[in-house]
Amino acid sequence: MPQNIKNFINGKWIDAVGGKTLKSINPADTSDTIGIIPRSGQKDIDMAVSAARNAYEKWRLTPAPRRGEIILRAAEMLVKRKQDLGELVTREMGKALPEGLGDVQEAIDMAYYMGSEARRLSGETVPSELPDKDCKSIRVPIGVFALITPWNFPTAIPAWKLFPSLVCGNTVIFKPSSYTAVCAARLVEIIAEAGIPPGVLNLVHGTGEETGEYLAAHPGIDGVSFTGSTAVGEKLAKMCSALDKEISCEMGGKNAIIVMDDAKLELAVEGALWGGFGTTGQRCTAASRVAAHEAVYDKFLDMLTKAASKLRLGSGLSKTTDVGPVINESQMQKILNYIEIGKKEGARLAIGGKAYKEGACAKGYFIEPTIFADVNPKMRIAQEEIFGPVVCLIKAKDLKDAINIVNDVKYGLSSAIYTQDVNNSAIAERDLDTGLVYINASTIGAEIQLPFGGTKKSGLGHREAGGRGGAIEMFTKWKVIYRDFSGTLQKAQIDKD
Ligand code: UN1
Repeated sequence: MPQNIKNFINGKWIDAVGGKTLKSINPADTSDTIGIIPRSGQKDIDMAVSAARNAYEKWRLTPAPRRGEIILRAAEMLVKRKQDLGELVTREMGKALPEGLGDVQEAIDMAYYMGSEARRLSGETVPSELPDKDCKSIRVPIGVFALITPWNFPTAIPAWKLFPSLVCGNTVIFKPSSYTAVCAARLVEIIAEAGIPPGVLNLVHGTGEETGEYLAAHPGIDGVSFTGSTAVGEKLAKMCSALDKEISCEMGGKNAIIVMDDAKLELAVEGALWGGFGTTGQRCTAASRVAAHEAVYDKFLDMLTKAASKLRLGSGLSKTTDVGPVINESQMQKILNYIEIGKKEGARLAIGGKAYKEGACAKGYFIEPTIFADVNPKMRIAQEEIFGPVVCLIKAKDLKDAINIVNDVKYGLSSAIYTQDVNNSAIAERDLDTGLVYINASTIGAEIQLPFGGTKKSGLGHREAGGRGGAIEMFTKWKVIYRDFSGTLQKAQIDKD
């Protein structure tokens, strides 16, 4: 039986005013409907925004460590429900179960980190130029945030936004992807049970066009944090800057691994498989390109193709599955279309290239792990984000050529190099123009205690996650306070007679 999912507004679970619904289905088996989701319209959003506005004053004045305690309680509850929630992530999104559990683990990590950060929302105290005067900077919340999240990390990415925004003292309206709305509802249930006051966290389901855009443009919203495609992110950014709203976007990627002639090839193959086909290639950090040194290119291609041929497709809930389905029909068509484009552009299909409908995969959106060899770095398949199980292998003359290949795309999220040479590693660290650089590890698997995000068209505004420059920057603004206790008029910068 599909679950009846509701919006969460002002502490109450309610249907969309218009009564319209959407379905969330299992991408590994489209006969399995997981949830009936409210398809919210303007009235629902108006209600959620007004609840968040009303709750803001009290939440802003709640001591940050108290706010953090609620998030720490949510962390404990997530630990207890990790297995159930991980299975739900796999059933609703499709990724293999160890990754479904990993998705929840990332949400747990973020909850502990941000819950503790509540005791460290520190600014600076510095000496004044003048006597009997002190100066300090403090972080203050921004107001009401719209948090718009994608389907590929149904609990982790919402956690990246919910926990820091709430800890910082903002109230929020969370609009998750309708493809993973049931996971989002479970996550909100947990935070509600952990004690979040009514109106502080509101959940509104619906489509991006109908619900997301109206929400982001709403006059009652002070800021928007978005993760999704570059096209939508840029559109939102233009709109928000015209409306004077804060905006941060985490967007696409065309990430690459460099394999040098001195690399441990077995390790590089494992990294390319994990980065290229893990999460069925549906991570913004996915390794969709590999630039292999010409001296090892043929051997690497052979090893990679053999290893990819052993990957087993299937439901993520099955223990034997390495690669799950893609999320939906339109993504499947988009990926298959890119495979056709690659063939027409003259890339050599080394393995895969087709939809897969055998046996238990008959009712799902499966695509064979696909590798294109002899890819020219200027081809569309090597430049554009495909977001599926497609890896492009490119031959590089030397390190400099490989770095140029990695950098010569409009994106700059993640990159990696496999090498045993410390000098190659140092040069790559310095010259790869991406927000994340991995040495002897794949392009995926960023940890939450450091900032997450990219350069160029991969990100705009602030970075996500922890560390200096991470999400705390996104969800607070600085206020500087000068206190003069001299009892006289002291004039800064003005010479005394
Ligand atoms: C994403 O790809 O959308 O670094 C997020 C990683 C994960 C997060 C990925 N921790 O691959």
